[in-house]
Amino acid sequence: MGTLNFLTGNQGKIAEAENLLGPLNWQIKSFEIEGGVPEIIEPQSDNLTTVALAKIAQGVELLASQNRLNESLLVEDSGLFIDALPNFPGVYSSDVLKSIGCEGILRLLDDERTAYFLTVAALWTGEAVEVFVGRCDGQIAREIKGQGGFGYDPIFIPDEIDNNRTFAEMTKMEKSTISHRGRALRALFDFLDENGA
Ligand code: ITT
Repeated sequence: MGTLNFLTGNQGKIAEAENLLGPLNWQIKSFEIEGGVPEIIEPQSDNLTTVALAKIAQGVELLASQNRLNESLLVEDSGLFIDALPNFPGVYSSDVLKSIGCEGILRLLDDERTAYFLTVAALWTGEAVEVFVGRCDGQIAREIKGQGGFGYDPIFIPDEIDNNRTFAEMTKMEKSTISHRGRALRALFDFLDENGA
């Protein structure tokens, strides 16, 4: 079994990575220093890849400071992109969720409700940085539905699953099968597998 350090302050991301990669023999470990997740500064940028690369650069510096550069490290940046609200919340998804929440997003929308989630995952392999991207298309629901998941899950209905269910109404496994994060992490797993990690 391999071990993948995951640097994130979001427990929902850790739970999904464990659910997906655990059965594939990868143990996900929250990257912590002295018992806490280190603070990472996200740059002002309208591009998730720029943010993910800035996060991994800081993560690699932290690994180096711990004499652990030979270990792997994963970071990722995700965002919800709503067609009717260009670039919003997008890279600002985290701040927007904290300020206006899912209810606030619903108030901003009319009939045009198409949207997508994007994840850019950046992996330090112990030698180099690799980037993996995943996208999931869907619609913003008309009301908040479901208790599962995290973040915007109660208002996002992916196109690929019937019954108009939101991510928050699905099991982790159902969500991972089609989600932005599931796709990015499966590409990452294929890379590790092909490279004999
Ligand atoms: P990090 O420490 O990994 O940066 P974060 O929560 O700040 O954690 P992001 O900036 O990548 O993560 O996420 C932006 C926002 O989008 C954040 O509020 C998340 O809760 C939300 N989000 C990310 N992935 C999501 C998903 O799969 N479903 C619903 N909301 C999601």
